[in-house]
Amino acid sequence: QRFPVVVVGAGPAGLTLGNILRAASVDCLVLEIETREFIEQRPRAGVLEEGAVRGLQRRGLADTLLARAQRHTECEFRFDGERYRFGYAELTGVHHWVYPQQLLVTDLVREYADVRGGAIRFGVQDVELHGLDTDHPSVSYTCPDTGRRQVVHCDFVAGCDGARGATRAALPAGRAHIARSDYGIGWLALLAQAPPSSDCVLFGMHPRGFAGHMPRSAEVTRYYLECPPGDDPENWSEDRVWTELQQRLGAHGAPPLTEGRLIEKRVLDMHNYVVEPMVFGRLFLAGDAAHLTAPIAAKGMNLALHDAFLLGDGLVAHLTKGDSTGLDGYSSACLTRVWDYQEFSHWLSEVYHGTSSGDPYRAGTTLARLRRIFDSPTAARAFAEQYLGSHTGG
Ligand code: RFL
Repeated sequence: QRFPVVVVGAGPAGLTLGNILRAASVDCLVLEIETREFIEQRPRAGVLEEGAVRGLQRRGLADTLLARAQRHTECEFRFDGERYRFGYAELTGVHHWVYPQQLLVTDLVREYADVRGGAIRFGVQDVELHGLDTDHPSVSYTCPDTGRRQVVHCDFVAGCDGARGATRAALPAGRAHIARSDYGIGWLALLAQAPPSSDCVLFGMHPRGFAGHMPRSAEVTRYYLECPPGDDPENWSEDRVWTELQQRLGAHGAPPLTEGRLIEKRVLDMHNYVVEPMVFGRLFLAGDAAHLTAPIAAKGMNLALHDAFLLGDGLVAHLTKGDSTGLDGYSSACLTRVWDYQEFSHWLSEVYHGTSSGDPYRAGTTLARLRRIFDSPTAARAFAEQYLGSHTGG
């Protein structure tokens, strides 16, 4: 078997890339470890930058999203028992879209496989990469039906298999640098079968710990609760969860949260990494395979899409016109945005977690950071730009 491009992983990065290649009639094969049903139902992110959505729209990938996504123009900070509304769209002219990741994945897989006729294999196992530093790389995997090994020869491999995938592990030691940072903090990530309790995202900075409220749909709301890293979700009964959420998100004049059954409860350890460069020979990494940003600033899916746009355009230019400018500049172009978002995530992490750090000095500086956003129009605008990613041309 031979395909010009093998894409490992059918997440937002891999499927967007596959769609861009198919639109230019470049053949590719997407290899996914899970089933189609599984990836179409896996809930994760939900906040999309306007620039990322425009990028999808330009490539004919946003019709359903634009018909169904919610437009968000404000968020609300709650601290010191008060509510502080922050109208970021009014400041910048830019807004967020809220669209659950599994719906985007469903749209992208349908467009790729059913409309653009792209090849995709679900349920593959033990993906291995070979000859990445030669002109003739290949990818092998175990077929789910036969249990037999298959080898696919290609020109390029796109590693889009997320934080726990196989492609990053194929980088030989010493050829890529991996920068890491760990906040030493956990978040209990929750999905509640409950309508949102506000029309916007809420951030609660409370001495008991950070809490977040993110509307996902009319019936489902995502919540976060700061917890010790590695905590067992079973330590968090429904009663305990709602008591903590009500307390940490409670504020003067705010109605109590609308409670509901918890349909997802997992602990995420807040850590980041960045692989530099994102390329080794014929392997190009994209999305979480190349860089992880803790969900603190809601940037991961956006970065995955931005990478896929650049990699897709670069591969198309190279394979159809022999122009390798895009591929040559791919890693550094992506990393400029990645580091910018990493820095913002660090800044925001201190805003979220300083109040509960137990350190009165950090609590004091956190409060000063928050107040500055509401006292200084310049600080407000700078924050809004980073929150929306609009300063990066995104
Ligand atoms: P994905 O989505 O992880 O997709 C990778 C795909 O590869 C498959 N795979 C393999 N396939 C073949 N062989 C292997 N060996 C494989 N190993 C894995 C996987 O099954 C999967 O289908 O990576 P991608 O495309 O880079 O996309 C990244 C985003 O998914 C991620 O950054 C976001 O979900 C992060 N994130 C958020 N990002 C935002 O921009 N806004 C948000 O609001 C936001 N909220 C979140 C989040 C992530 C969360 N979790 C669960 C970590 C909220 C949460 C709770």
